[in-house]
Amino acid sequence: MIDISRYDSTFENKWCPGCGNFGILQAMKHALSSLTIPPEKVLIVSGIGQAGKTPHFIRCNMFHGLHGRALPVATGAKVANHDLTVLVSSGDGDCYGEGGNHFIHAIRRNPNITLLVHNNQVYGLTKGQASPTSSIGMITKLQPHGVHQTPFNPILVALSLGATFVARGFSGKIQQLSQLIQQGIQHRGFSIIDICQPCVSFNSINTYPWYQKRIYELDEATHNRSDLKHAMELATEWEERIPLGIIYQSQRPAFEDTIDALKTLPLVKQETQVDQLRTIMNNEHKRN
Ligand SMILES: Cc1ncc(C[n+]2csc(CCOP(=O)(O)OP(=O)(O)O)c2C)c(N)n1
Ligand code: SF4
Ligand SMILES: [Mg+2]
Repeated sequence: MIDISRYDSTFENKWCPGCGNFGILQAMKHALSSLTIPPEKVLIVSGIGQAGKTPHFIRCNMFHGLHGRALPVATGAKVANHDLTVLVSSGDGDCYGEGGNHFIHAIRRNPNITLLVHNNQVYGLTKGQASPTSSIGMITKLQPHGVHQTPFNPILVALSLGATFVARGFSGKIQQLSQLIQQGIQHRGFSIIDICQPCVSFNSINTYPWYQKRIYELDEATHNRSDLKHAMELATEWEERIPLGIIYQSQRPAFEDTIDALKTLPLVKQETQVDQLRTIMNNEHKRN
């Protein structure tokens, strides 16, 4: 175990007091420290949003890029340097809305990275518009007559696309969430952890008491993680009961294991073929 204070950053945190993001941040630091992954071996990639600010508050390598575009950056970084533990911190808007296409194709590729979706069912940073996971009927300043669209079900979508690690956590259960993050990091392939995260300023429906009434932990001893049909049934539970834990896990080759050019060494350890590069550049120059 690494002293958790080694992951403390010096940036000022402006999240609202009581925001579920604090629990997620704590669970991330706890998971990294428990797995003894030092800050210099961690890369956190994020897009835009309150969730997207997370890497500012952990001492590690970080890339804070465009809205919805964290997954391709993270995949590229892992391909280039296998030694890095690559995490993505994304919001429900960022990952399932603006970045929905990347979510779909990252599942197909199965890169060896871990995705944490801070799912507060609202656009927090832009002050409370509906997100893809907002409940039907939710009233916001932009949806005064309530949301009409069917909410996006990330767990069911991930399962239907062949995701190899699908879990759900709750920001109010930090110990369990840390365990899920640790298992996600240890999973070889794309690990998806959708995290129920109360937004205390803009979501008055999905509050801490609302979740406390519904959440239950899957029993590790009896839950069969490789049963896809049962996992799909669990994925449809929401209004009455919300399962937490690893809903499904399976194995298939990770993206970086399927690329011939990486079979010897990751890109970062390969020698740059300067002559070849020069020839290509010169030919390109002549063509133009
Ligand atoms: C391409 C693009 N579209 C829209 C925006 C405006 N915008 C910034 S943050 C945000 C919503 C973020 O919501 P979410 O991903 O759920 O994160 P949260 O703030 O709730 O953590 C939007 C729409 C943007 N920055 N870029
Ligand atoms: S607006 Fe919501 S998500 Fe953003 S910091 Fe405040 S409570 Fe958290
Ligand atoms: Mg959100």
